Amino acid sequence: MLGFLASFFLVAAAVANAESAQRVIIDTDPGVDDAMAILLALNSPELKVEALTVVPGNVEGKQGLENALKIVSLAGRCDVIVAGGAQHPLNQKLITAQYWHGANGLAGVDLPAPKCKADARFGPDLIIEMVHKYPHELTLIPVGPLTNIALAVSKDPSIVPLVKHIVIMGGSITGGNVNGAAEANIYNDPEAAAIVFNAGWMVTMVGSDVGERTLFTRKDLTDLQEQHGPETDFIAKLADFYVTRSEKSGYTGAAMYDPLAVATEIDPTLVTLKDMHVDVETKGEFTRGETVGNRMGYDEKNVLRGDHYEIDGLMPLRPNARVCTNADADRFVRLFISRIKGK
Ligand SMILES: [Ca+2]
Repeated sequence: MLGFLASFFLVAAAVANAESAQRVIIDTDPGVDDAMAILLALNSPELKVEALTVVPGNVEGKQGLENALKIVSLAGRCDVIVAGGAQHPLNQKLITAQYWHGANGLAGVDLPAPKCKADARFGPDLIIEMVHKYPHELTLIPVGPLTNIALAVSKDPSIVPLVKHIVIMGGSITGGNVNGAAEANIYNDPEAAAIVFNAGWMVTMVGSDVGERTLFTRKDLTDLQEQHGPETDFIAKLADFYVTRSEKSGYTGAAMYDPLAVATEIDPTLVTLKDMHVDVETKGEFTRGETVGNRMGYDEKNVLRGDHYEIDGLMPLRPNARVCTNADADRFVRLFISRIKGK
């Protein structure tokens, strides 16, 4: 009887958790840190992953879809919808990143053929459909270029006020990771990013400048390697590749870009956010793809006086972004490792 009661309460607690869990769609270009972010989300009771939509970025769309299916298969989660999406950025050629992610995007780790099947729907259409199905309940977490999200809001702008949160991994307000100015996800589709930042919602921006200070080190890898299982072994192999690659490039650990964006939705107290207005540079000789964050909250306004302009006052700007300016890296890494270990 006691055993029965205990299992009843366990089931009741699981149901309560599932009901209070935040519904999310992860739009992803898997990707080593994408795989880490996806498994973090799937192992976190605070989140209910409704779907993964795949965007080209780190790898081409076809490879990304295969990777996403292999990841959900590894996790035994064929209940999660996985759909392909755009096949190229809106207005430029795709730039893939095998240099950072390995030939297959997953550090060369050869996962078994996927058991889960791709959904036939087009990613941006699936996003539109699910936002209408769960109005004010769904959080979008794009961790790749913003092509799919831009296509969705362009086709159906009515989804904007119906989305609960949008948390992106992308951008930076203090220099890029592709070049001096731009972060890779924004650089890969600046026109899409401009559409997303100007859509009328508040974009939570978890940028590369914070990701680069949220490092997974070799010591963390040793910690993760203490436990064995399909998911821990997979993540440990990815992390080993990623830490080695990062060390060769002068970092002391691997930047946890995408997992930090997911963690922001799991536990918002992990990050510091500051409201500001962010514009995406789509031209610029050196700055195409830069997210230009206005930290003052205003622009100076000039008026013509004779042959020159004079500053006449200040024009307040409406914030369109909650920009992550800091993260509790230690607490985040501990959360990440414990969730991957299934604790
Ligand atoms: Ca990514």
